[in-house]
Parts: sequence; C-alpha cells; structure tokens
Amino acid sequence: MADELTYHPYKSPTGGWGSVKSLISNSLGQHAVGTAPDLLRHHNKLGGYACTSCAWAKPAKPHTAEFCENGAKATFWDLTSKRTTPEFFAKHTVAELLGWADHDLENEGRLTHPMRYDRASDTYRPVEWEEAFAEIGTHLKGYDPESVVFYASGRASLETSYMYALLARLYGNNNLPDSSNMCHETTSVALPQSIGTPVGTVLLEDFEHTDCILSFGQNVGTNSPRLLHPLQEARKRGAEILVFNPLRERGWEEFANPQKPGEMLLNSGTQIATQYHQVRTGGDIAAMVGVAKALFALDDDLRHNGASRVVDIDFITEHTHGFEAFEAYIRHQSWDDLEREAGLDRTAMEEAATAYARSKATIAIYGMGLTQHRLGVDNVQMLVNLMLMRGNIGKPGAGMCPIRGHSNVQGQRTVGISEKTELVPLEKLAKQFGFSPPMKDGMNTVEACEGILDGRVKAFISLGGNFVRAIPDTNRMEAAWRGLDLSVQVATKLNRSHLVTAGSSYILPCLVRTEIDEQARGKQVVTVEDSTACIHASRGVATPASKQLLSEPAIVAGIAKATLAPNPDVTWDEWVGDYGLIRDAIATTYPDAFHDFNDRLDTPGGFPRPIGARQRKWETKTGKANFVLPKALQATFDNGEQDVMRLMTIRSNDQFNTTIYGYHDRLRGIDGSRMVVMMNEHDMERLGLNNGDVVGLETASDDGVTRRVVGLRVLEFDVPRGCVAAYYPETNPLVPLYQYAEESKTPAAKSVPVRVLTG
Ligand SMILES: Nc1nc2c(c(=O)[nH]1)N[C@H]1C(S)=C(S)[C@@H](COP(=O)(O)OP(=O)(O)OC[C@H]3O[C@@H](n4cnc5c(=O)[nH]c(N)nc54)[C@H](O)[C@@H]3O)O[C@H]1N2
Ligand SMILES: Nc1nc2c(c(=O)[nH]1)N[C@H]1C(S)=C(S)[C@@H](COP(=O)(O)OP(=O)(O)OC[C@H]3O[C@@H](n4cnc5c(=O)[nH]c(N)nc54)[C@H](O)[C@@H]3O)O[C@H]1N2
Ligand SMILES: [Mo]
Repeated sequence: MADELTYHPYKSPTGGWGSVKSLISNSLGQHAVGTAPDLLRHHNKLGGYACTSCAWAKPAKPHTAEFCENGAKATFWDLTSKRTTPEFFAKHTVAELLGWADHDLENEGRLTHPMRYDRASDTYRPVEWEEAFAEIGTHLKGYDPESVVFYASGRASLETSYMYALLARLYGNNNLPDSSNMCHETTSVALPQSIGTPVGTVLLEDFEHTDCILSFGQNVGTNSPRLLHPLQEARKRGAEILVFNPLRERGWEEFANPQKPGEMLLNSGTQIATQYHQVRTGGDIAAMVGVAKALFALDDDLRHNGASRVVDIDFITEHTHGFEAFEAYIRHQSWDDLEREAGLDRTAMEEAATAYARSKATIAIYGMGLTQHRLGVDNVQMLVNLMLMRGNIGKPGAGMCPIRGHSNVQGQRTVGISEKTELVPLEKLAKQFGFSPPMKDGMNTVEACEGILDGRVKAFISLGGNFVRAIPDTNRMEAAWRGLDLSVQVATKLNRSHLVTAGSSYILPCLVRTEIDEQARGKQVVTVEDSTACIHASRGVATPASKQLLSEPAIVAGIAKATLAPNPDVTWDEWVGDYGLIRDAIATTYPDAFHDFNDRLDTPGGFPRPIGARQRKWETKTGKANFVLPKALQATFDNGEQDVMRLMTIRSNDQFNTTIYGYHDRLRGIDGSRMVVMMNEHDMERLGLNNGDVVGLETASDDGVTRRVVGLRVLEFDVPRGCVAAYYPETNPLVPLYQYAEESKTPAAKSVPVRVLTG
C-alpha cells in the first residue's frame, strides 16, 4: 500500500542520480537483482530483445546501456522472481482482490498457470490448457460472430498480431479494437487526411540534422526517456526546442545523462527547452494559430524589405492544397481571442514564431496532450499546417514525430489489427487463406464499450492490456462488464480486468518478450515496429517464469483451432513451431513493407517501412499535402462555465499505463500517494484550499450520470489557471464515454470538464 503523501517540487535534472536511485530501488523491490540487471545488456541491442516499455526508436549504434530508468523498470517488473500461483488464487477470493490497489495486484508477480473462474468458491482455479481452449472454442462457436470483441493492447509482436487479426476475421468479424483507439487513433485519422500517411515521417537520423524541435503535449522524461539522448545532442548543437505544455515537465527542462560520468559527478544537465509555453489545456489550436499568424507577420515584413521569405512558397505551390483559405483564416483571427484561448501572451507566440522562422529543418513531436481532446484531430492537423508553412515535411532533419505508446502499438495496425476494413487488404487475405472475410467495419474501443453497455457484446477476448481499467467511465463499465457471457484475458500479471468477472472467465498466462521462446523448430524471434516505422527483431534471453506458460502465438493458435473449422491454408501448428513462417505469410499480405522479411530481421536500427510523405509523395485525395482549417480555437468540451475546470488525466513517472510500479512521481516531486489533484495557486485561493486539503472532483456532464472521485489531495502546482491534473487510471470514473475526439473516437482524457467538491 502507499505511504504518507509527501510533496517536494523536483529541481534536479531528469536522468541523473535520481534515475539511478529509482532503478536500484525498483530492482530490489522486484527481487530481480542478479538476473535482470545483467540481462539489461541485451536491451534494445541487435541479437537482444526490444524493450517492452515505450515505442521510441532503437538506434543502429546503441549506447553501451541502451535503456532508461523506465525501460529498466518495465524489464524488472516482467522478470520479477515473484509469482501469482494457483495457491495464491486459492487463498484470495475475487471479492477480496477487487479491494486491492492496481499496484498490489501486479506486485504479486507473474501469473504461472491458466486459470478459470469458479463462481461457487469465488476464486480462480487452475485449468489445463487444452480444456480451457476447448471450452472457449465451444463458447465462441455458439455466438453470433458480431457479438464477440477481440481487443489487443499494443505490446504483442507483429507475428502474434497478424495471427490474432486473422483469427477474428476467420471467425467472422472486424471487431479488433486496440489500445491505439485510446491513444494515437487521432493521429491515424488526422495524418492521412493531411499528408497521406497514418504514421510519423521522421527517422532517428533526422534528429542529427534538425535545428528546431516543436513539442506539444508529451512528457518525454517519463514516457519516452531514451528520446532525451537525441534531444540533448540536438541542444548541444544549438537547436531550439520549443515546448508547449500546461505543466512544466522536468524532462523538457533539464536532462543529465546517467551514462556520462561527467554529468553524473556534477549532477548537472543540459537545458532542453529553449522556450517553455504553458498553454492552457485544450488551447493548442489557438497557440498554433497564433504562431502561424506571427509567421505571416514576419513574412510580410521580409517581403516588404525584399528579403527572402519565411513562408516556403515554392514548397507550398508545388506540394500543398488549401493554402489560400488557410492564410485567410489565420489572418482573420484576432490576437485577443488567441491570447484568451491559448492562455498565452501574444509576445510568447511571436517569440515561438521567430525561433521557428530561423530554423532550416524542424521536427514536430507530440503525444496525448494533443490526441485526447474533442478536437484532437484538429490539433494534429493544425500542427501539420504549421509544418507545411515552412516546408518541414519530407526533407532531412524535419517531419512529424508522433510519440507512440506501447512498444508495438503502431505495428499491430500495420499487420491488420484494425476495426476499419478500408485499412486492411481483405481481398488479399481472402485469396491467401481461401475464405470470405467479413466486409463490415468492426467496433473500436468506444463502440465496444457501448456494445457492452447495451448488451450487444457477449464475449470479450483480450490480448494483453487492462481494458476495464483503461477505458472511460469505470463505474458504469465495470457494472456492464459483469453482464458479459465470456471474458478471456491473455496476460502476464493479474489486473482488475481479470477480477470483474463475466459468466465464464479465463486468465491465460503468456511469456513476456524478454523470455526465451522455445518452439518445435527451436528458439523463436519476434518483431516489433517503433514510433519511426522501423521494424526490429527481438530475442528473449531470460528463462520463462513458469513451465506452464505458452507464447502468445501458441495461445492465439490454441483458441483458433478450438473455434474454427480446419483450413488447409492456415497452418496454425506450423506457424507456432516456426515464427519465420508467420513472417512469410505477413510478407505475402504486405509485400511493399515486408518483402524478404526473414532476411532483413537484423538490420541495424531496424528496417523502415516505406512512408510516401518522407519522399513528398502525398497519398491523399488531392494528391497534395492538405492545409486543413480547425473547427474551433479550443479543443475541449467545456462550455466556459465559471466553476468548471479542465482536468487532464496523466501518467506518473512510476507507472506504465495501468501497471503501477510504485507511488513515487519523482520528476514532479510527489511521493506516497496517487490520489492527488494538481492545481494553480489562484484557483486554490479562490476555492479556499491549502496544500494537502482533501477534495472531490465531479464531472460537469449533461447526461444525468453522476461521475465523482473523492479523496484527492490538493497540491499547489505550476499549471495554468482553470486547469487541473490528476492521475490515470484513478480518475477514469470521471471521463464520460461519450466525450471523445470527433472522427477518431479517442476518449477525451485530457480535457474532462470537472467541478471541485470542497468541504
Ligand atoms: N514510463 C512510461 N512510459 C510510457 C507510458 C507509461 O505509462 N509509462 N505509456 C505509454 C503510452 S501507451 C503512451 S500513449 C505514451 C504517453 O505519453 P504522453 O503522450 O507523454 O502521455 P501523458 O502522460 O498522458 O502526458 C501527456 C502530456 O501532455 C500534457 N498535456 C495535457 N493536456 C494538454 C494540452 O491540452 N495541451 C498540451 N500541449 N499538453 C497537454 C501533460 O501535461 C503531459 O505532460 O507513453 C508511453 N510510454
Ligand atoms: N484517463 C485516461 N485513460 C487512458 C489514458 C489516459 O491518458 N488517461 N491513456 C490511454 C492509452 S494512451 C492507452 S495506450 C490505454 C492502455 O490500455 P491497455 O493497453 O489496455 O493497458 P495496460 O495498462 O498497458 O495493460 C497492462 C496489462 O497488460 C498485461 N501485459 C503486460 N505485458 C504483456 C504481454 O507481453 N502480453 C500480454 N498478453 N499481456 C501483457 C498485464 O497483465 C498488465 O496488467 O489506456 C488509455 N486510457
Ligand atoms: Mo497509449
């Protein structure tokens, strides 16, 4: 359990001694010392394993230690010596475990046996694999295929994901929601309209050539710490780094490289951000429009003086569509509106424009601070507009760089985990495997939740993840989840989604990527795609946590064989025996990206998928890169009511999504509890609150449902007025399911309209 809350604003650099201390305490906590620290030698290395934490790119020439504090934590957490055994389950009823914190559940260690829920005793009991598969198969054969959901959390390999998507389609649906639906789905909708690719355009080497980086709504120090290395190098070359974030995140302020003795001795780091703009939550469109407006003003001056322009008119003429309307729109906006909506002074936006105007090659980085809003798509497209103004897509040192979440979330979409049929080569699959794939779009995450609420969904298969905890509207969803007929959870550790049981519930434990995966044809390799669309091999190095574990491909095949009629073209057993054969099948379905897949496995730095926009080939309807006008200046749901604040639900430095490693948000100086709400001093004064006071938050929603989280301690934080921050998933009961990004349906977890309940 958590200890007493302490709060000491953090002043040291990100990385540095703090990260080393945190690492040591984490490896001790997981009793992983002796094995796991030694195995870190293989982390993100050729011949080793790909980190299971974030999706950041893995360099062709890795550092001696190509890991970060949080990647190492993820590894220790997987390779812990603790075990959640059948004896554990016999001792604890599900009713009791439902009272445990997320941290305490996963902290019991790795699941060791397949388990089936026994309602009479309210416990999970061991079951033989074959029996579990047979029963699941019998259930699945009895449903209308459209009432079954196949969810995936973005960790499973390309091989597993390809098999899993095929399983769903052979079964008869495209109900393949993915954690991406809660994450960068906004990117996958916004970028194709703007530049004709669903993913980012930069490669790691672009960081060596950039002289300006724009960052919006991403917390680098916690969520992609290895990106601090190229950022630090860029800074040392003199690159400008302009950060837009309501919170002053330490990672964007200062970084000391734990792998450089000099920096460690002095505990001094490199200043990362050259400008830090504390934009109002949901105010990014206004901020970017302001920067664009200031750029036009600079451009006017230069033209007036006959100097060379900052608006790249040659690029715009040759490569883009919609510029005139865009220019008119921007010039039409008033500084008053922009200042109010962005929460920034005009001079701040002008300073950003001046720095951007000086650059020859700019990279735009962004994360959940842009995607998880009502107008998330507009956020991303406005950032593209800003980049197009100066020709910053499709040239060295420049481009769009969405920072993806899970280590293979982008790859899962690449190999067919998608509810959208237009994104999948269904005709090819039909020929390759001799069947008629379902042609109707499936459910995304929000639609799957709606289906669970209204009873359309009967069964939920989960390839990893912690769906019940990660989705919005926890309280309503947990109640509805109990109405499911079947829940099958492929997992490594125990989590709350396993405990909110359905009619029949199974936990199927699998190997983690760091473990040796021995199959009929020997040790197996798997592959993942990083944030820059490069494909890497990953080889397990550790002894599996239990002899009973199966690999994810073996589990998918087990369910498939028990459910589907035999098909001579789909050789599940042979695939499981040799994953190279799955890669051959992937190469047949996707020859452009995956030709000669098995021969290219060990390309240093991974092999890049072809992305048209990198070569300025715009695969859009207009055949050009499109300027797209935003629908409004602010991206949120709130209606400007005085007492309604914008809540962003964010991650601490001691978690990976719903996996809570501990209670120490080191970089924000918060320790001992996650039940906090970060608030501006003026708002605290207005509400008569002091540091440490206990409050509740209630969603200002208009659907008649009360959404409330109580017992949060107020911490005075440097955050704009009217904006508050609290941790996910504890505050997910506040996020209404119907508040999602228009078009992408990504839940709007960064601008929940809330009222503070005091007294
Ligand atoms: N260690 C660790 N690594 C992770 C994860 C983890 O939980 N732990 N999760 C992984 C996953 S799945 C993902 S998607 C990524 C998530 O990584 P991030 O995209 O960094 O996600 P969040 O922690 O939710 O933080 C979002 C940031 O956006 C800011 N923000 C919030 N609202 C706004 C806004 O309106 N405008 C702007 N400009 N900024 C805003 C917040 O202050 C915060 O700094 O990280 C991945 N990597
Ligand atoms: N309010 C709010 N809600 C959010 C967000 C937010 O910022 N705010 N962020 C959203 C985002 S970006 C995301 S990506 C989702 C995350 O949603 P999910 O991906 O569903 O959740 P995770 O917490 O990553 O899943 C953790 C579980 O995965 C299992 N697991 C771990 N490794 C493996 C493995 O190798 N194989 C298998 N089979 N299982 C494994 C473990 O049992 C562990 O308990 O949450 C979303 N929800
Ligand atoms: Mo994510």
